[in-house]
Amino acid sequence: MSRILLLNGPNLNLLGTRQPEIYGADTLPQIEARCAERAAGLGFDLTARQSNHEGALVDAIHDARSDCAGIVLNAGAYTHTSIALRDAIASVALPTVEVHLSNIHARERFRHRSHIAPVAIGQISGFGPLGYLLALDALAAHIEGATG
Ligand code: DHK
Repeated sequence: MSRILLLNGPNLNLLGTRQPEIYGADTLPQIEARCAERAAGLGFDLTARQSNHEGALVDAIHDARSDCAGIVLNAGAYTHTSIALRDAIASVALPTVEVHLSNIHARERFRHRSHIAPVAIGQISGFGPLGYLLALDALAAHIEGATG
C-alpha cells in the first residue's frame, strides 16, 4: 500500500492546550488517529511525525522519498520563514498539501506569506482539524490522478 507522510511543525505538539480559541481543543494524537483512519479509507498507510526543529523537519521530508507518495504538511511558524523547508519540498518533488488549522490570511500580516505555498499542490487554511482530512482527500485524488 502507498504511504502518506503527515508532518507537523513547531508548537503543534501542544494542540489541545495551545490557544484553543485559535487552534481548537483537539490534541495532535487525536488528529493523527483520525488522519490514519481517513488515509486507510483512501487506501493509504500514514506515517505521522512532528518536530519543533527545522532541520528535523527537513530530514523527515528527505526520508519520505524512500517510502511516501505524498506529504500533508503543517509547518507551523516555519511556513512563514523557512526557505530550507520550501527547498526540501521542491527537492524531493513529492506532491505536498499545505494545511493550517487557522485561516492564516485572516490573521497577522506576517502570517499571510507562505514559503511553502509555491511548491505545494494546494493550501487548506481555516477549517480546523477538518483541514487535515480535506488535505488527505485532495492528496489521494492527486496521487491517483498522477498514477492513473
Ligand atoms: C500553525 C502555527 O503554529 C502558526 O505559526 C501558523 C498554523 C498557523 C495553523 O493555523 O495551523 O501561523
